[in-house]
This record gives sequence, C-alpha cells and structure tokens, in this order.
Amino acid sequence: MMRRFEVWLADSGIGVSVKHFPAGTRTAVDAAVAVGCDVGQIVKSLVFVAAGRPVVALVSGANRLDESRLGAAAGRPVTKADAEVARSATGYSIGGVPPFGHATDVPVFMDRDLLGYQVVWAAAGRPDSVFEIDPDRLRELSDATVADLKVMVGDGQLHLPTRPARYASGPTSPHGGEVNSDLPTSGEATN
Ligand code: 5CA
Repeated sequence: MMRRFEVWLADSGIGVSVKHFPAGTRTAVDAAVAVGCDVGQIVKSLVFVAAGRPVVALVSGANRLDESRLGAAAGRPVTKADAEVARSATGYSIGGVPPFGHATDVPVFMDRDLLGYQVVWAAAGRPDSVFEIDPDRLRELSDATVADLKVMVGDGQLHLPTRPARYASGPTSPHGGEVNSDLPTSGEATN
C-alpha cells in the first residue's frame, strides 16, 4: 500500500501522526464524521489554476471558496484544476491532497477561518487518512498566505438543511414547507 505522504512526513521530522479511517475521509463531511470533529475543522486542500499557475487553497470544511477572492490573492483568472492538473501539481489525487509536501512548489493560500480552531485535520495523501495539526503550524509548514477566501452568504457558514424563514408559518402555509429549493446542490462546501 502506498503511503508516500506518510513516508515524506516521517523523513521530514515534522512530528505529526497520521490516522487511518477505513470508512474513508474522501470528503470534508466524511472526514469530520470519521474524526468526530466539527466539519469546519476539516482542511479542504483545493487545487485551482490562478493566472495560469496551479495553486492550493486550504479551506475550512464549513466554507465554500469564493473564486474571486482567491483571484484577488493569487491572480486572475481562477479556474478549478482538473484531476490531472491537481495530481501533477501536488503529486496526490483529489480526495487525498495534503496541505503541504507537494511535488512542485505550488503557492498555498489559507482560509483565515481555519486559524479560529484549536486544531484542524487535513488529508494525508490518501482518501482514508488525515492528520491533526495546530492551524498556526499548518500555516508555517505550508508557507501559506492567509486570506479571506470564503463565500460570504449570511454568516458565511454552511447550514444544512433548514426550512426557509418564509415557510416558517407551518402546515397551513400554501407551500407546506416541504420543498427547499434554496439548499446548495453542489460545490466544495459539502465536500
Ligand atoms: N480528504 C478530504 C478531507 S481532508 C478532502 O480531500 N477533501 S477536499 O475537499 O480537499 O477534496 C475534495 C475536493 O476536490 C472537492 O471539494 C472538489 O472541490 C474537488 N474535486 C472533486 N472532484 C473533482 C474533479 N473531478 N475535478 C476537480 N476537482 C474535484
């Protein structure tokens, strides 16, 4: 079994330990369930192409990245890296991309919200492995530029699923309250 990031970690003497979860940590929600932490404490390592160069954005699992904000920090235009670009830039496949220890010298940007947690958990090179780290240490080791990267909608947090306020009048409402077309249906916030 390939545990290249763990070998790199051990060689680098960084002194964090990797935890394996057979049930999988492929998405932020999977990882939060496995670890038993807040989804906001999961570090998504998202690969984008900014001004023609691959970059990695470390984003709280509770947040969705705002590409225009990343563009302000990393250069425009910003597009999502496809799986192949993500892999060649970082050396790892989507779902296991670690926040540092990349195959190329890819600039890293970090969602400021991650600094609000005592500890966070990031992918360890595989879709079933994560490691716990102090967010300040994460910033140092990834040499990340801290920025405000999240989509600001309401309080900027992901809330699942709630009944829209206009349906709050109860079963006599003409809409009945069952249909919630306002829920996010895609995007990295749920990963
Ligand atoms: N191991 C988990 C938690 S640490 C993890 O790696 N989460 S993640 O959010 O960093 O990685 C999944 C992300 O990869 C998704 O949020 C999404 O933005 C991106 N992604 C998923 N599929 C694709 C794809 N086909 N092409 C490009 N990006 C993708």
